[in-house]
Amino acid sequence: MVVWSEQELSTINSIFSNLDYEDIGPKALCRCLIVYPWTLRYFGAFGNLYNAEAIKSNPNIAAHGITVLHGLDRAVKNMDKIKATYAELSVLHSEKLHVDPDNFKLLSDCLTIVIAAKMGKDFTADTQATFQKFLAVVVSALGRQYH
Ligand code: HNI
Repeated sequence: MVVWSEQELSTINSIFSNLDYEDIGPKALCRCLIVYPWTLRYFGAFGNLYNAEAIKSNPNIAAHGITVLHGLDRAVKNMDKIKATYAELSVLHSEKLHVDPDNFKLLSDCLTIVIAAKMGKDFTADTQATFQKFLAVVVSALGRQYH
C-alpha cells in the first residue's frame, strides 16, 4: 500500500482544489497528442485532428481533456485505495479501448508540465515530487488490469 504523509495529502488537495479543469484538461491532452502523435490513433472518431491547430480547436478533444482530468478526482478522494478505485477504468482502457499503457505516463508528464506552467514559482521541487508520486500511483493502477 502506498503511504502518504500529511504534507503530501495537503499538497495534492491544494493542487486539485485550485485546479481550473476547463483550462488544464484540454491543454494537457492537446500537448500529449501533439508531442506524441501516435496517441492520436485512439481518437479517430473525434473529428479533425489534422495538425496542432486543429487539435487545439477540436471541441471533442477539449471535452475529453476535462473528462480525463476529472478522472483523477477519484484518486484524490480515495488516496488510501487508488488501485481498487481504478480497476474498472483499467479494464476499459485495456479491453475495450486497447490503449497502450505506456501512454498513461506520457499524458501524466504532459499534465505535470501544464500544471507547472500554470503554477509558476509555486510549483516547487517538493510539489513536483508529490505530484509525480501521485500520478505514478494512478498510472500504475490504470495499468494493473492489463495482461
Ligand atoms: Ni482515458 C475514456 C480517464 C489516459 C484514451 N479515460 C476515459 C474516461 C475516463 C478516462 C474517466 C471516460 C470513461 C467512461 O466513459 O466511462 N484516461 C483517463 C485517465 C487517464 C487516461 C485518468 C490517465 C491519467 N486515456 C488515457 C490515454 C489515452 C486515453 C493516455 C490515449 C492515448 N480514454 C481514452 C479514450 C477514451 C477514454 C479513447 C474513450 C473516449 C470516447 O469518448 O470515446
